[in-house]
Amino acid sequence: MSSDPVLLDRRGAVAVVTLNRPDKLNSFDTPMFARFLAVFDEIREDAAVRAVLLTGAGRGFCAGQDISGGVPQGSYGDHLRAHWNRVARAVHDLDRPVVCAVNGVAAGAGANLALCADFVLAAEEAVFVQAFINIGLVPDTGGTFLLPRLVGRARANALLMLGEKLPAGQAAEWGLIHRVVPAAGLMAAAGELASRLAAMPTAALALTKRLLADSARSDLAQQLEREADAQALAGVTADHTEGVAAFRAKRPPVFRGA
Ligand code: T3D
Repeated sequence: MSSDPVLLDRRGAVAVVTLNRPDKLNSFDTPMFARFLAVFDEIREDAAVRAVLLTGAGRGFCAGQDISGGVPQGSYGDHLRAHWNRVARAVHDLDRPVVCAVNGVAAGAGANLALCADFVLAAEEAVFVQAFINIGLVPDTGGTFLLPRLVGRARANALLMLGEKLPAGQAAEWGLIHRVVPAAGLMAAAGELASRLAAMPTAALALTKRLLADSARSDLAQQLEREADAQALAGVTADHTEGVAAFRAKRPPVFRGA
């Protein structure tokens, strides 16, 4: 087994990123933060990558901060700014779609890392637990931003303040995640979705992702303006030309991601 804490594998235009500290339920220590951020830097710079599939090795997805050796030294605020905040933004702000395959427990910052992805698929046995309160901490890694927007305030309160395990099925029913899949089929389903996204108009997907993020802080007039700006960009891409040509020729489009 590789000792690399984060594995990067290319499958065509899909970059598969695997959190790889299974004996610690893929919780993050200092070298793992550095490696994760380096992997996402590499992906960001590589235009050949048109979708990302993020998952965990072993029986868990990610248990958040590694607390087995105690807790980080110094200010937790500084620690978050230097590590978890950058991890969250590496995924959430990436200009390519990210599919997260939650193969098992996702706890603390690990749960919110999953929710930073654009599509979350989870194995039937997976659970999400906002474990922060159980050790006297507040939610981080975007939890207080993402949860109320995804599931509403009442459910966000329950998840964030009670710190109980939420089974994957319930998470899907609440709209926290995209769908639940039997464990045996999880990677195939997530891989299929990532491949499908990788064959779509990449620039338009990036602009759509940005518009959806911006909508959280816009009124309708601002958002209409943003849509007009984004459509001006999408409207001059080769993929738009190809989409229209394919429609007119009654053939499937071949998008090249530009
Ligand atoms: O600035 C800052 O650092 C603040 C930032 C904080 C960000 C955070 O993420 S805070 C939240 C940290 N995470 C947690 O508190 C979760 C702790 N873990 C658990 O509550 C449970 O382990 C789980 C609910 C995740 C899973 O439970 P279960 O019963 O399936 O597994 P387990 O038996 O508890 O754990 C299995 C192994 O993983 C075990 O090791 P062992 O005994 O077999 O050698 C356990 O110690 C290890 N493990 C689980 N979570 C962590 C971990 N090791 C290191 N760090 C962990 N977070």
